[in-house]
Amino acid sequence: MFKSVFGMALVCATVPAWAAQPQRNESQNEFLLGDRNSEAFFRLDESGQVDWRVDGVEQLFRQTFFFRSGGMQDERELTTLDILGAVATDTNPFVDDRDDALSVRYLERELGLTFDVSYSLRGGTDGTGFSDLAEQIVITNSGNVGRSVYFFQYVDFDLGGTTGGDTARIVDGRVAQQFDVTGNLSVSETVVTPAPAHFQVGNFADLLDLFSDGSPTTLNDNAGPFVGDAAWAFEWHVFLDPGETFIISKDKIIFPSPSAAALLGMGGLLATRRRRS
Ligand SMILES: [Ca+2]
Ligand SMILES: [Ca+2]
Ligand SMILES: [Ca+2]
Repeated sequence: MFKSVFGMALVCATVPAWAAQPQRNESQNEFLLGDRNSEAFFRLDESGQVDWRVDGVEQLFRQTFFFRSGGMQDERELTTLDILGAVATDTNPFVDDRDDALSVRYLERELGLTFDVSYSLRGGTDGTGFSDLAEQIVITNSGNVGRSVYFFQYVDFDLGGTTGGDTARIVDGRVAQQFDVTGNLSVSETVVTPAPAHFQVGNFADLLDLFSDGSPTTLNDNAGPFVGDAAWAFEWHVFLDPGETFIISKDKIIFPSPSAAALLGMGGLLATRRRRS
């Protein structure tokens, strides 16, 4: 939406302050995870995850979640819900003693829906460009009425620290792939379980607008490839009886080099883009 003006300015303005800050700012629900060559930054009550750095290079502009339930006419971002708790922990103190895992519990009080989101960051050896972020979302119907829940994940990678020139696509309905052939080649891949009901690849702003357009959104299953300031979204549907839970597991990996792209079966796409340029 206003990424190039306000969004980037926001991120750039805050980045230099990270290192000097404690790992949690109590008043703003901000967390920084670090592991070997990687850092991930979260604003739990604002924009979700707003950075993922690998060997000092920004790779992610934003990841956040939305949901719709109980007759809502548009989606709502998890970050607008009440936060019951948020804790960062160190799960591998012998490798890197920084916090590398984050858990947060959101509550929608009127509908009785609880959303537990957990992140676990694993960096690679310095200079390798490898990084892994595992995520789990547990949706619980903590009310006393059955609920249909529509849940959305929105991801805007800007690989290699640049907003444009990324190619993104969805494979087999559950694997999101994105790469950037300019500068340091970066590739990301996300696998989700269970498979989403719907998905969509496209321009970051067009996708983000779907979650504030005033109407219930169903993603259009466009698998791409999309070239530009790419983003993608996944959508899950579930009916939860009182006390029931729904678990979504995802794993994102960032890795460099043309060989990585070839492994993803992107060789043809890369060749096409090179011929055009
Ligand atoms: Ca650690
Ligand atoms: Ca909508
Ligand atoms: Ca992007």
